[in-house]
Amino acid sequence: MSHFRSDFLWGGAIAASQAEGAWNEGGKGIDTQDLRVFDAAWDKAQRQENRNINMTSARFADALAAEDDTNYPFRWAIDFYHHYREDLALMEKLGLKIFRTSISWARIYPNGDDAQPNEEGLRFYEDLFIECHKRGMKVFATILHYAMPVNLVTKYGGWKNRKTIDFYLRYCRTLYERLGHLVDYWLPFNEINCSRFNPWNGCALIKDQEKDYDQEIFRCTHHQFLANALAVKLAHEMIPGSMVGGMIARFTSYPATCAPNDVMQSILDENYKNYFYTDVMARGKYPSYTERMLSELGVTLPIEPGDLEILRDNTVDFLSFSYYMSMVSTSDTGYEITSGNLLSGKKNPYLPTSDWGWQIDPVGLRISLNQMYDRYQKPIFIAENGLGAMDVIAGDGKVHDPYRIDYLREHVRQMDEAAADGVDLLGYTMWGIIDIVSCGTIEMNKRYGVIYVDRDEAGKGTNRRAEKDSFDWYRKCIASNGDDLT
Ligand code: BGP
Repeated sequence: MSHFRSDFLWGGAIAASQAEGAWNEGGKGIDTQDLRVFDAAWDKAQRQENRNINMTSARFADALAAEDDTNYPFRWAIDFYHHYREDLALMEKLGLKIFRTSISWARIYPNGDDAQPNEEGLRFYEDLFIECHKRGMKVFATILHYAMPVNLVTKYGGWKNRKTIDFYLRYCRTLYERLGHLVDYWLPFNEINCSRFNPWNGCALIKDQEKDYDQEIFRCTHHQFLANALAVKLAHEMIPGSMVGGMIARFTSYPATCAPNDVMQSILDENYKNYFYTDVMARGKYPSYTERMLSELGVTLPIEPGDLEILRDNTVDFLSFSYYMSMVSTSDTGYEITSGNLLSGKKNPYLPTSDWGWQIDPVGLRISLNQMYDRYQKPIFIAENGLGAMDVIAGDGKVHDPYRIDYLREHVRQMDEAAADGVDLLGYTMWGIIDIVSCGTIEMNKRYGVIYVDRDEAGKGTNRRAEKDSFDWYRKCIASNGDDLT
């Protein structure tokens, strides 16, 4: 018998910008993900070079002027905007208990600073969430998954400006008012630590425009922490009993050896990359290592009177993270590097890697769950986990993906172990339940789904949906509450 609670929320996750398409329909404004360029002819090195971290002023200007959308995959994605009914029907067949998606800020407030919300955008999410419930799924909504209205960036400087907190809260208020009764779990920010590692995605900073990049990153982070805390406050005031979480991308780190310096490096990596963010959101204060960490970067936080009380008084109800891989910590500068989610890491000789070089480490998930739960004693929701792979259609017209089944099976086994260890685990929304555009490298060929989408990197294809072998595996896993992993 598995150790998952009987009401464990097995689910699937996507994000608006990676799935919806319809970037200029339904009154939507242009957002920061609509500006990310991709060329299907790029080789591997060019794809790396153009990944999310590298927005430049030139690319920004080109994207604003672009008339042809072909090289802007987030603009078309998988057209979930027009296909969500059939997609949710497949998810119902899968037996999903919960569906995670983000709400597109620019669908609700096309310019971010509009006085009134866009009714068509609200109606879209209302219909989408009603449809989820009709099909037996709860709703896990991310309020901001990277994509923010471009106007907030050009006119106000985005998260550098405190005014953005007010615009964000206006947006939250509208969502709570209109969709509060339809959403079961809220996440104010996707991976709030992303601002540090991918400042374009995380906080819409363009490096070549900043004199002091690190300072601006942490200015934005402080503002996002305030926005996060105030979003929690507002939800608790407006929707009694609401559950609002704090989320990070979890970068699990192991010391490369038992050399004390490696162990210390691992502690610092865990603190600086992960716990700094969860400490603020869950404990309600900047941790003791903040001063040292920031002074090494030459950064000061723009704390104003009242800020620390806001953080203190409005901690999150649960914690959440994405987990894809682990990495190694060492003071050895010659150590081999491999790729990873949001940032590259040191390579662990004991682990295999995915086609994209991410280190596959199911036990690391159990370790992360234990560490997080022990530290905060708050329930945990795994918001993302999955395998990005090059799927091929076989001769029989189907996608056979035993590698994905293996990946999921081993991670579910370790979640089960963590539940047996006593971790209060609420649910698991597998990332990219249906194939979507990759966030890091904008590739359509990096597929995570148990549902295949017939669309290539240039946007060509029938857009037809099809079940992969992993679909049936996940269906059985869910139906047996994690007992049947065959
Ligand atoms: C997370 C993001 C997702 C997502 C995932 C996989 O950091 O929250 O949006 O896409 O990583 O990354 P990628 O799409 O780059 O493979």
